[in-house]
Amino acid sequence: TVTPHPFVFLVFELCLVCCDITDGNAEHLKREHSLMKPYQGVGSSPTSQWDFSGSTLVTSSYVRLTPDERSKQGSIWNTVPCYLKDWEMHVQFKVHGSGKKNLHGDGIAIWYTKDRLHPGPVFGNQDQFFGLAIFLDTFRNDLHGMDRSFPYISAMVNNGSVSYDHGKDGRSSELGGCSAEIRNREHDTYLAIRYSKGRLTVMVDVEDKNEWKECIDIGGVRLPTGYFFGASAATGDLSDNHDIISMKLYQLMVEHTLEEENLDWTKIEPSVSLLKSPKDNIDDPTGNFRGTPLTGWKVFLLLLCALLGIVVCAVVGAVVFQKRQERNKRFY
Ligand SMILES: [Ca+2]
Repeated sequence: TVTPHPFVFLVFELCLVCCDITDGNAEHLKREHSLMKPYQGVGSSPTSQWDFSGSTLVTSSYVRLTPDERSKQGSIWNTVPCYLKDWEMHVQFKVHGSGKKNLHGDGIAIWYTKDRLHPGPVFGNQDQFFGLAIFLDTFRNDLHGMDRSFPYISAMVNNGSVSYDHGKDGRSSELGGCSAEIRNREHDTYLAIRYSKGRLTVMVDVEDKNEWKECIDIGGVRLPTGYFFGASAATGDLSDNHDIISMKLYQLMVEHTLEEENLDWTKIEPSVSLLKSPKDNIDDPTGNFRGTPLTGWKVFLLLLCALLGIVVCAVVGAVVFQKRQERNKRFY
């Protein structure tokens, strides 16, 4: 018999992963949660599905959250809460400016949160938010974090209790991330965020190859329904044009158990089953993480405990033996 080369399986698996992402299937596009050219009616009428604030400027071909000027903040928010359980958001964006290498900032954040239109210090939005944030951080604040290159894309889930640490580029609260050259590209740049059955996947398409590259993939993420999609950006001493070209939301057709269907999904508190560096763990299909193998010092401690146990047993045994001997002696 002929055994297929392992490479065949690899290709097959890659196909499964890639084909799985929705390929702009218009049938499942949700217009009420999508922002598309020429942005008719954005912000101007009471029935509008998107509002904006701060430095945001809406033209017929892009939504500029901030211009390439210092100390600007802008955002754009969907006015319709999203009740889909499984979704995928495709964002076309453009970050560009006259700043040379490392002299530009701060970046864009894409939000799925309880609150909307609350300007603040986290890429132009409020801190201690409820929900999900994907940061496209173009400026390195943490000079100790030289193990990663910028721009850096990361994800954060918050239940309102955690502050985003700008000085550390959000490292302490990030669930995963990747570096991506997203600035001053001649071609179109895209980001995809998928949330389905507790799994959060972020993909980027910034190399003009028309294919998604995985950036973040973690399980055990819990997000409620009824939150709002939005995007915000900020500049500080350094700046960039932060443009959103489109945000397209697709409904994913996923089966849920009757038990899951009967839950009130609006009551779910945003959480992640394992906050501590999920990147170091391999997750399994149930959305849980496998335990990490025992590290050297843990093995040492275990051996020490075992040794102490043996010593204690030996001493107690010897004492008991001696007492018995003494007692026995009295009978003779
Ligand atoms: Ca930063």
